[in-house]
Amino acid sequence: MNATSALLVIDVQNCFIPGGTQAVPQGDEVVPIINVLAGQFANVILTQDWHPAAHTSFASSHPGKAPFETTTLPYGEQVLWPDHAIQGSRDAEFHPDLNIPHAQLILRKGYHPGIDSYSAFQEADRSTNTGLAAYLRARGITTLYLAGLATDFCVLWSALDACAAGFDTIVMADACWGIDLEGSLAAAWLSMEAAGVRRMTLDDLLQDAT
Ligand code: VGL
Ligand code: ZN
Repeated sequence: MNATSALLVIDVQNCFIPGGTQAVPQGDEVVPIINVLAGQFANVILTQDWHPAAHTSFASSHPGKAPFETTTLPYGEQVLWPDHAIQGSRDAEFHPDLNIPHAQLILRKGYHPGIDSYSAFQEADRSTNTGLAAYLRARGITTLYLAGLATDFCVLWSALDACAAGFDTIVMADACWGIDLEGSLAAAWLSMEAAGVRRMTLDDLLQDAT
């Protein structure tokens, strides 16, 4: 891929792989696909969900609440998760089979105790900025391909924000896997399509490259 394109690999961490604290079913199946995909890109950015202990997105921080229930926080509705991706833990490390030594930037997100951040661009209060759009623009990147976990949370929000920030945005469908809480996966694809996010597979990309 050319110098104006980048691959954004979302949250391929132990916590989101079967065996982790917040496992995405079959999350491990995307790892070899992402490794091949990354080989096609000069520019790769990894994101890492990176929460302090007692983060506001954890059900354990809200007495009486269980994982996958929701609560209302100052910035709006929040799904509550098991404790996951705690800073410095093995659970928060990248999956050991993820093999992208040429990745240029690791962007950590979700580190403010009181704000979650599914998106790599804009935190859940919708006003705290991660700086990623400015970084990409400064590097002349105009087209973003997304892969990783989970399709209906962090990939979804990152893709919508990438689009809104003016990047040509493509989600690699077979390099993502969803959590699917009450139909959230189908809803995610519909809202990405409505926003103008394009959808491709690894095969499409390899074919275009030849
Ligand atoms: C994610 C739930 C909580 C994700 C992160 O990476 O999709 N999901 N934190
Ligand atoms: Zn998280």
